[in-house]
Amino acid sequence: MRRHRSGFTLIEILVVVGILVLLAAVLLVSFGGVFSKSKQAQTQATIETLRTNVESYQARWGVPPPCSLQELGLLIGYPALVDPNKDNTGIEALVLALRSKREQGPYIDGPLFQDDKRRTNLDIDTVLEDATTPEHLDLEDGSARDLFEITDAWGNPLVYLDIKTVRAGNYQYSVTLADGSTVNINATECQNALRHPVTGQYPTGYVIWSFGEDGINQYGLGDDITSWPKYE
Ligand SMILES: [Ca+2]
Ligand SMILES: [Ca+2]
Ligand SMILES: [Ca+2]
Repeated sequence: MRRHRSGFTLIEILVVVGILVLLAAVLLVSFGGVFSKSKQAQTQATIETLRTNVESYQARWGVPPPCSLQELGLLIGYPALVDPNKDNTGIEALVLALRSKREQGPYIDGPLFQDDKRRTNLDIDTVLEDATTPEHLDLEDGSARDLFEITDAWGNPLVYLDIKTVRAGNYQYSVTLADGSTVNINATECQNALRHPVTGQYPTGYVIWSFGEDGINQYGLGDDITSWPKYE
C-alpha cells in the first residue's frame, strides 16, 4: 500500500526558498537602480536650479560669479572677504555671490538654499569674525557668517569654477567630502577633462559638477553629473 504523502519534501522546500531568494534579489537590484537614478535626477535638478540662478546673475553682472572669495569681495565692495581655507572654495564663492542683494539679487533659489539636506558647511568655515559684512550680502542671523556649500544627493559638495579661472589654471581648490575626507582639484587635469575631445573648446562661462554616485572626482567624466553637456 502506498504511504499517504503529507507536507513537502526537503527538495521542494529548497526549490521554493531558492525561488524566493532569487525574486528578492531581483527586486532589490531593480529598486536599488531606481533609488540611484532618483538621486542622479535630484542632483541634476539641483545643478539646473543653480544654472538658472547663475544665468540671472550673469544677466545683471555681465559675467558669471567668480569662483574665488577674494575676487568676489573686490567685485561686491567687500574687500575684507578672504578665504579661510582652500576647501570647497568655488561653491562657497558661488553661494555667497548668488545671495548678494546687489543688482536685483539675491539670485539663489530660496527653497534650495533653505533645504539643509542640500546646504552644508562641511569644512566648518566662516567669513572673518571682525569684518563688517555689508548688508547686501544677506548673511542672516544665526548662520550669518557660515561659508555654505550646496551638496549633491549623496551629501558631497558640488564643484563650481568659472572658465576664466580654469583657463588660467593657477588656483588651489580642494573638496571636503561628506565622510570628512578631502580631495584636491588638479588644475591641469581639470583643463584636460573640461576641453572637448574633438573641438578643444571649454564649456561656456562656468562649470558646476557633482562627483556622482561613486563620490570620486572625474572632472565631469564617468558618472559625474554636470552643468554642461557631457562628452561621453
Ligand atoms: Ca572653505
Ligand atoms: Ca564651507
Ligand atoms: Ca564620479
